[in-house]
Amino acid sequence: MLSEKTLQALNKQIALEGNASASYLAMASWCERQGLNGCATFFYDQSAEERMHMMKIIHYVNEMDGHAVISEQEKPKGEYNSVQELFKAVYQQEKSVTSAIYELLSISDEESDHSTTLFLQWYVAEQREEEAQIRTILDKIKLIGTGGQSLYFIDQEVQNINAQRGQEEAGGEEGVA
Ligand code: OFO
Repeated sequence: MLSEKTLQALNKQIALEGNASASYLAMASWCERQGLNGCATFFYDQSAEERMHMMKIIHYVNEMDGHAVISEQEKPKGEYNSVQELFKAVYQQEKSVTSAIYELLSISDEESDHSTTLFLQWYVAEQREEEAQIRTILDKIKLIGTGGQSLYFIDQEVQNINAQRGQEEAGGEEGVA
């Protein structure tokens, strides 16, 4: 059974993950329009991941006899001036999701809600990985710079990350089978 305070915080997190999913979808579409296919794939995948994060919380809340609320989604930003600006926005977004997860953990700790604390551990690890990945991309963008073919090389780097991610996921699935 979830306390009212925890339930409210989890429902807020459902909305946050849903907004993150929509925001990545809008970014994917922007990248696709710019011909940045590696970045577009990255964000389409990321959007699906955030939806999965949202679904996990919905199932958890309902399993705990709570009522998962699906609220109205914010309209995501659809235009960017550059790929640099876009990845900086992603980093800020992920940092605010991490803060929200930490806040949720403070509530579950305060209430000795061990089940929710355990459930949230997965999100802590996930956020650490996601933030590290975006920092890597930002570092590469800085190294590549803004010269003539920089967009091509940035997109290639992100495409390499997609391939790496695909391999890791395939490895994970094999491990599960
Ligand atoms: Fe990366 O936002 Fe979900 O947890």
